[in-house]
Amino acid sequence: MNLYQRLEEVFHDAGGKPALCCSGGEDWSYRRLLQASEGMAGALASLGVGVGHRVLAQVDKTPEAVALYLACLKIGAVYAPINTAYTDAEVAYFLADLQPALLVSAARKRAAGGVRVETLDAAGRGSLTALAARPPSSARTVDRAEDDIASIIYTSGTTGRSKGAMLTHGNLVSNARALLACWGWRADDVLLHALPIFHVHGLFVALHCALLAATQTIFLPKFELPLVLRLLPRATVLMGVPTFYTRLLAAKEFDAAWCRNMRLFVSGSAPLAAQTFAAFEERTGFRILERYGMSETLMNTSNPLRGERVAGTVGFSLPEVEVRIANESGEPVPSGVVGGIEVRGPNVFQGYWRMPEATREGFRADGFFVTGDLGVLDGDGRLTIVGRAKDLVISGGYNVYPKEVETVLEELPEVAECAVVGVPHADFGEAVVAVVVDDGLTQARLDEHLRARLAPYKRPKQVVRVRELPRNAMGKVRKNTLRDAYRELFSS
Ligand code: MLC
Ligand code: AMP
Repeated sequence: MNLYQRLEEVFHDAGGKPALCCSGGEDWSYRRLLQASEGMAGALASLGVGVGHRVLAQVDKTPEAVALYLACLKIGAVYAPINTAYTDAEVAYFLADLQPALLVSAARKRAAGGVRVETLDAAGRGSLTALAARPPSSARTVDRAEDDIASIIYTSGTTGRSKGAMLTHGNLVSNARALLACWGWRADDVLLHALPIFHVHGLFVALHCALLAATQTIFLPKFELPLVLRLLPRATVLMGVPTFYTRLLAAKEFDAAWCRNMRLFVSGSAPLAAQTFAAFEERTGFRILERYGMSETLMNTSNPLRGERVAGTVGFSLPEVEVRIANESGEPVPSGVVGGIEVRGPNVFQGYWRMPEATREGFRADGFFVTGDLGVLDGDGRLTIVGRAKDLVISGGYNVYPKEVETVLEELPEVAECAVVGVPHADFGEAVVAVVVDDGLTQARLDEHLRARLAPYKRPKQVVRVRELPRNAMGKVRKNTLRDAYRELFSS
């Protein structure tokens, strides 16, 4: 069941075929990616990293970073990637929670609480690369069972504490297999990859499909519109968050001609507005394929490759995945009735790292996972997401838990109380807004405080000062009232 064993076979067969093509850099063949992964595995082994050991990786998007991930799979280590934008304060939490055997970081700058640190920079260089080029030892591929952990993906928690979702080799293999079939991956596809590789979308959805199908990937460090436009005519598949599509549409010159070799545009991680779907079809002739997933479950549903793709819906369950709509007690409700989306299947994670209580709360007795999303199934089994039961903002595809931002704001003695909400934003879909009751808080003090503690995407795009927060009879802040009050904040 070790995913690496499957990849290894594909890489051997693909040999000199381009695997990762980097803008401005060299192209990596499948053979080179295999060799680099073997080198990385030897380097990790020589550092004492072995089966079940956690590797915390805060690294830029490079082929070497992909090799690091593959090396962890090979030796049975647990790969835990985190956002490169996280501050030292945020990283300190992950170090304490994960207790990794190794932190791989862009720069050897931080105190890592006694954890060994190796470096891998934005150019793919660093102490780990040097070690991997001539590893003092080689490493064998370790057999893994279906339920052995391959990766821990941190997802923010409603309490403000991030939870590590433990994904198994079985989860990764089964989901990749389902997506390869559902999206009709072909060896002659060319994937334009502009997503980060520290989340499931860029790593497990996009890369797994491409690598297992032995396709060529145009591997961009990030989404930059001019570069994406320049390279799009070479691609057949693009995967993105809705912001990718709104940014493409914002480019006046973007039209069907740029998509001449494309066969599939996929969107996920956040709701794709029906008007974006329609505008994209009008401009290019393509109906974007929207799918639905999350860190804990990988992909759950997808609009069909062949067949009707309906705007505002996320399609049908993937093979072997069961999706049901249930009431608050977990009893299934009939089609047409809105309720909580619950999921069961080989895609569903094992639980939260060292959080047995959160794990217990997340699952029903019959094994269904409670996603925290609200939805409705139609009579044919097509799912529409209608909202979230969890207090979560999704900004440009990144999740921001209001509680985490509120906790950081409340550390300031000048802040008497605050509430954080998401409001509509043309570019990011939703933007984080903080509503604050304060006593003499200066902008400089606020900026300094947030900069040290929160990654830029979590910081409020606007802080609104008020005299008091609206509360209900129970004393709970009325977030809906705030969302309504500030829904025009970013409309120009
Ligand atoms: C960057 N910024 C953001 C932001 N991304 N702010 C809010 N939300 C975001 N998503 C900050 C920058 O740090 C900067 O702050 C300022 O906003 C302007 O940045 P930008 O240059 O416009 O942003 P850019 O670098 O272009 O990034 C935007 C983006 C990126 C949309 C391309 O956020 C992105 O790649 N998002 C994809 C996220 C993703 O992969 N999600 C999948 C999760 S998996 P400052 O202060 O420096 O000015 C998942 C499961 C599933 O959800 O189903 O897939
Ligand atoms: P994450 O925890 O980062 O994996 O984010 C998962 C969450 O993203 C889900 O629980 C949904 O709320 C949201 N999500 C993912 N795909 C979609 C989609 N197509 N439409 C709406 N929300 C989505």
